[in-house]
Amino acid sequence: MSLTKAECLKLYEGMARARNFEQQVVDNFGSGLVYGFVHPGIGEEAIPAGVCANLEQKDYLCTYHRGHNHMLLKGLDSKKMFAEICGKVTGYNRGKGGSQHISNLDMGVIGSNGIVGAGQLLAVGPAIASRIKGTDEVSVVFFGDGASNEGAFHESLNFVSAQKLPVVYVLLNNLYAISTKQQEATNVTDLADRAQGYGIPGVVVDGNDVFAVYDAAKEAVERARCGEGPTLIECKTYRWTGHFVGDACLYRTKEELEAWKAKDPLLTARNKLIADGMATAEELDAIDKAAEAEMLEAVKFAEDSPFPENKEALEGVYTDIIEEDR
Ligand SMILES: Cc1ncc(C[n+]2csc(CCOP(=O)(O)OP(=O)(O)O)c2C)c(N)n1
Ligand SMILES: [Mg+2]
Repeated sequence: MSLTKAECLKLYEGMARARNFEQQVVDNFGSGLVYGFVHPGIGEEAIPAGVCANLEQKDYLCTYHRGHNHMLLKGLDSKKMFAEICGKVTGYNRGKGGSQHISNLDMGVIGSNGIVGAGQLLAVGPAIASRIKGTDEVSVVFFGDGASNEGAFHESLNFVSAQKLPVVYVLLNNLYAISTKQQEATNVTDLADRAQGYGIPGVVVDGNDVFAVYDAAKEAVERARCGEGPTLIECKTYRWTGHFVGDACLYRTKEELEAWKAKDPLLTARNKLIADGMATAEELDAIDKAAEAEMLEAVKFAEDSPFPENKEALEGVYTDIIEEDR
């Protein structure tokens, strides 16, 4: 492994923070704090950890309904994220975005999105902007296997590959789009094969192996940053929870879930780091504990925060266009 100990621990820490954040979302659902539709990414943490470790603040991220972890690891603050999910005024979007519409341009987070496939189109804008400005920001879009069947995916890949724009497509293939199995909706085993149709690299990685994801993302981000165009990275993974908190999950078996839980990305990384002499169990335990403490504080922050006042309901909803600017 070419990574330093500090880099390895950072990747593990990313996953631990992601796991603990989502666990708090799940644990606080139904208590009156978290409500509505939330789509946890438990089991998929290696992907945002491995990808975001290659990004800088100036880079852009577009994500989707299962995007909490992605934005957290792009650099958003856990307190303001949790508050946003709870609809509190201290959240990133003053409680109006909620779980599925968090954004923060200072950190390059164009946002999560409830429209399946929309992120692939939104990611093109910042990529065009860096091309016009002559700068080297990379635009990364996370999306699911279901979203790869949307027309928007193909239109985006077609245009971006033709223009060699700096976009990295990260496909989180968790085998299901709600209750629809991948093989019921597509006729290919590896969705990354679709890249061939656009003349760009398509890479398949074990999405539960943070080091494999890191390596694939590093190459793709470097390619994009130096003007060589987009890459499609398909990360094979699995969500441990239902599609949303409350989903009875009748469409998959217990055995399938247990088999994937045995491939826990945190446990896999832990075992590898200890076997390679890169970390001790105590060091990793300390990271887990710190992540848990951070997320408990985030919950407390959200709990203690007020809801927006009623008079704010129409503020920040539309941009006010000043007549002279038209
Ligand atoms: C355009 C559009 N069509 C349908 C839906 C309803 N919907 C919400 S999530 C989802 C499945 C998405 O599956 P996938 O892209 O694999 O992401 P995952 O939930 O598995 O992470 C669907 C069909 C939607 N939100 N937007
Ligand atoms: Mg899916």
